[in-house]
This record gives sequence, C-alpha cells and structure tokens, in this order.
Amino acid sequence: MTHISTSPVSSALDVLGTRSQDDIDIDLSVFATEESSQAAERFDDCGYIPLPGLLTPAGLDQLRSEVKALTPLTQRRDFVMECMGGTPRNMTTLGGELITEQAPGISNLYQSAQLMDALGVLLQKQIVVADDPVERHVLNILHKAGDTHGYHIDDYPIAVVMFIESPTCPEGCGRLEFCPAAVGESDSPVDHPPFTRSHHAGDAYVLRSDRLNHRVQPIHDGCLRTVLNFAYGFDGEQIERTPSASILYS
Ligand SMILES: O=C(O)CCC(=O)C(=O)O
Ligand SMILES: [Fe+2]
Repeated sequence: MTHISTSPVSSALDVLGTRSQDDIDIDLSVFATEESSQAAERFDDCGYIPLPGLLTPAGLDQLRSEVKALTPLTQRRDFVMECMGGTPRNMTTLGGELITEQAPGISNLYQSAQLMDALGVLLQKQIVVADDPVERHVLNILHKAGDTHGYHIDDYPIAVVMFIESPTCPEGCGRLEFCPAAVGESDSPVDHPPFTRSHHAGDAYVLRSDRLNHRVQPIHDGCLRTVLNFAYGFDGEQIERTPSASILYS
C-alpha cells in the first residue's frame, strides 16, 4: 500500500497564518481524509479524485468576485474542435494570460505552495506549474441551453477543476463524463461506458486529463456552470501539445 505522509499538508496548513488579502481561502483538510491514504493508487487506476468542499464559503465568495470582474473579458465560442474528433464547444471562455493580469487571487492560488504541495502529496508525485501561460488556468462558463464542453483530452496531465457555479436543476445537467482508461484497446465510449460525476459549487476534482477522454454534458435552459481549470505537469515529464487550448482560449 502506498504510504502518504501528511506532513507537507500540515506545513501547508501552518503557513495559512501568513495569508495576504489576495489569497483565496481553501480547505486543505479535504486532501488529508482517511480515503486519501490510497488516493495515489486509485488515481493511477481510475484517474479521478473528488475534492468536495475544497473552496470554503469565504474562498468561494472571493472567487465569485474575481470571476465577476473577469466576465467582461470573456469570449463566446461556438464551433467544433477538429483536432479533438470534431466535438462541440458551446461555451464562454477566458484564457490564462488575462486571468494572470486581472485576477491576482486566482493566479496566486494556482501557484500557491499550499495547493501544489497538497496535490503532490495526494498524487505522490512532484507537481509543476504549466509552462503555457494560456492553458495554466482557464475559465469555462456554460450558461445557455445546450452549452457543452465536448469530449477531449488536455495537454497537461493534471487538471484541478474548481466549481464556482454548478447546475442545481432536478433533472441534473452539466455533469462531468470521463471514459475509463483503455489498456491497449479502443477508448470508444461504446466499448467503455463513461463514468459520470456531479459536483456542487465549492467542490473540486483532480483528473488525469491527458489520458482520460472527458466532456461536460450539455446544460439545460436557465442553468449555469462556471469552473476554473488549473493545469499542472509532472516534474521532468514532457507534454504533447495540441492546438486545442490556443483555439479555445486565445
Ligand atoms: O468543466 C469541467 O469539468 C472540465 C473542464 C475541462 O475539461 C477543461 O477545461 O479542459
Ligand atoms: Fe479538459
């Protein structure tokens, strides 16, 4: 069984006393639950770890304010992504460069030692920031009936997706779907039915996003789904770049 030390998480918790006003409040204890002692193994197997309640109510409010201020800079996208099997993109987005310029809380959180150390302990790997300033942290807003972020893989291996808003309609919509890793076989959703996961505002999840084909189900009329996606690499590992991020976020 993989042993996971919680000491970097505790030391990350210790430095919370030195927070500045741009620091977003997160609950690092979600990384140190009983279940997380086997997280690295489970992540290798299934590529998904939920982090329910990563954002505290105060942190969620802080992120909502920054996202609101960013909204005038966002761009509507309605097209199919040819390099990802012609899957639909019907969404409003903002790429990393403007987020770095305009949203200090988000960019500080992205590169904070607290978050990155906790993630490294969880996955038992050294995590590094993404070198692409566009892809490192992006904002995705689904707000019109039928809006969807169609099936794709990401360039970077680790996606930490944080929910600023999530649909609450009784029928359910806007859920994450990801296809189980196919070992030496077809990764068609027909052969491997996708897993579906729902999340609330304030929740987050970690996904092995360069390996698992994933999408967001279309949302219903009147629903809103707003996420920040933080992309990270593994120290010393190269990534295979596709044009998809620059098409969606530049
Ligand atoms: O919105 C989500 O849950 C997934 C986001 C995503 O796949 C991406 O930004 O690449
Ligand atoms: Fe993705």
